[in-house]
Amino acid sequence: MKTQVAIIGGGPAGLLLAELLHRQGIDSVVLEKHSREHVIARIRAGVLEQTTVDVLRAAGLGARMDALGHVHDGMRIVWAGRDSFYIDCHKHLGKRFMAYGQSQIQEDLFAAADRRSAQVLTECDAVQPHDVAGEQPWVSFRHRGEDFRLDCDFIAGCDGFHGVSRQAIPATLRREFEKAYPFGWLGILSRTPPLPDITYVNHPRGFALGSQRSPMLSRWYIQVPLADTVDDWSDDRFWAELAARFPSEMARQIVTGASIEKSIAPLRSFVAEPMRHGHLFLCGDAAHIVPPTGAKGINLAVSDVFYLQRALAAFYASGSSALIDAYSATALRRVWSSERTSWYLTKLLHRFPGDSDFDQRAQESELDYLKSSPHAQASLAEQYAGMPFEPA
Ligand code: RFL
Ligand code: PHB
Repeated sequence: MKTQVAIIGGGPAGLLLAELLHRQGIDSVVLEKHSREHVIARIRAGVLEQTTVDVLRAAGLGARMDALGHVHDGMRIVWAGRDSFYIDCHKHLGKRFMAYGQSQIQEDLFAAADRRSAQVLTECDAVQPHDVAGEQPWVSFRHRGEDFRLDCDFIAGCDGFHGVSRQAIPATLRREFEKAYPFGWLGILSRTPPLPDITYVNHPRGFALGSQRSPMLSRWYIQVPLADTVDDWSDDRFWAELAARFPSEMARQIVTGASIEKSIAPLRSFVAEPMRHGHLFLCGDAAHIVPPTGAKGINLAVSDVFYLQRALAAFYASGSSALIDAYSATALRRVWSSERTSWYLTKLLHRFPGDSDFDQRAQESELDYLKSSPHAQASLAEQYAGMPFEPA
């Protein structure tokens, strides 16, 4: 087999890259480990930045998102014992957000791939990049019991945190930055109406978050110890704990119901540098992980893909490798900006086991400052909205 760009991984990064390259006349093959049903069923991200929404619309992927997604202007922050405040990104920056689930984005991407009869191979085993530092990279894989070799000009590693692509950058050339947090998020999805605003709660019992997917689908999270499992949390226990962390007047507005999905995710910050080695490029979770506070994960995957397709399109159009050479540094500037914001919001909004009384007062003072200072709110709004793309 032969193609211009071999894409390892068919998550949001891989399938979107294939779509954007196709629109520039560049051929690709996507090799995904799991089945389409498995990929679509993963309930993950839900909040899309304006830049992400713009990329999806420009790629012809906006119709269902615009029909079903929920447009909103920012986030509400609630802190036990004080009034809530709203970080309004539209007021400060003219930018909005879209609440639209990752599983729906995956469905839209598979539908677009079907419409153009794209080469998206699911249930591929033993996917392995080769000769990435040379001029003729290739990928080996097994599909339906047969071994294949895919020759290509470039390889895009879009295979998530546990994928194989990152390991193809020699350890001597790779630097990894990591921060683990001493808690996880227990999340549930329920067919109940959400609160009017996406609401982040700092409470002595721990962090909580109320989010949304549609007028009749809500997503809720609570901070839990890392040792907890889903079996520890019946629906009744979850709703009682959630309500205990919200101020009572907001807790009364929460409509409870059966959970249709329940999972626990550990929180982690991680960046691997560089994001390019020879003819291999990393995009999305393959190169970096953010804790979900700040909802940056999928938005970073989209910005990496945006920069990479622009670089490859310039290369195929003019032979210039200037943007390819700049890819890693350009993508990493935006990655680190969102890494810092996610880390900051995680520290601001969670209760860390072992924090001293001093740490607690400093956190309370920061929340007071944010609540009272329009300058602080404008600064957080700018970070939460995400940095604009750099011009080519
Ligand atoms: P993905 O979505 O992990 O997709 C990678 C794809 O590669 C496949 N794969 C392989 N394919 C071939 N060969 C191999 N060896 C392979 N190894 C893996 C996988 O099957 C998969 O289909 O990475 P991508 O495309 O970079 O997209 C990134 C986003 O998915 C991710 O940033 C977000 O989902 C992160 N995230 C959240 N982000 C948000 O913005 N808001 C959230 O609320 C949010 N919640 C979450 C999350 C991630 C979670 N994970 C990863 C556990 C909740 C969870 C539970
Ligand atoms: C979500 O809707 O799943 C969500 C919203 C905001 C976050 C994280 C997740 O910070």
